[in-house]
Amino acid sequence: MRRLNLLLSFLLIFFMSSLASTQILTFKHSLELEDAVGDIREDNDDIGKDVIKVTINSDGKNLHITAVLKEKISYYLEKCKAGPVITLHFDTDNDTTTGGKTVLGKKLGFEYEVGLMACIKYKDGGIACVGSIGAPIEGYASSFRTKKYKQGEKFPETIRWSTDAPHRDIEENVVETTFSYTEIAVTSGKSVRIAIREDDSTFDEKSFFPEVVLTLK
Ligand SMILES: [Ca+2]
Ligand SMILES: [Ca+2]
Repeated sequence: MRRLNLLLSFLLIFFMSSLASTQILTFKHSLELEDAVGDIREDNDDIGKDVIKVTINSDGKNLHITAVLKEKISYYLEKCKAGPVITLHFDTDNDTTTGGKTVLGKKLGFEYEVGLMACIKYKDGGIACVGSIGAPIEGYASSFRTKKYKQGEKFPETIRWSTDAPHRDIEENVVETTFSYTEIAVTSGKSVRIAIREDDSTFDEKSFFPEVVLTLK
């Protein structure tokens, strides 16, 4: 009998843990997610930008995204390359059978992705949002880029380049941006599934935050 109880306990724990791994977190209007320190790629030729917290706020018209880094932005970009900090994959109809598959990982059903970029501003007026020019640096700015998925196509198409999106100075360790609901074709009251990836993390599923469904204000 004791052995049966033990077996049942094991089965219950297995069932609960598999339930937890597939569970999607739900939020209304805004969300905040913590992330581990030091979970970045070791083979990176840069110091990987280590995200420790992400917030998303919806205000009825715009989405405001912030990524908090472990160190100041200059620590990551002074001698390294500009690039994405987090990429947000949006399943705008909350339906995994429509839209495309994430380029990294095996997640299905996304209509758009928005990359939050950390860019380097140079004293000569130039700016790099990917890579580096190697000239004297004036400061750092955020931007974003948007890609649209098409069903059956392997890679999403870029519909907004980071040079065409608004830039905002990065102070300390917070990279943030704001974009309109129209950027990803959503409307107030919609429930959107979001898979967020820490860009300088590993190339597998572990680089993703837990999936969330956010109901927009
Ligand atoms: Ca992290
Ligand atoms: Ca979809």
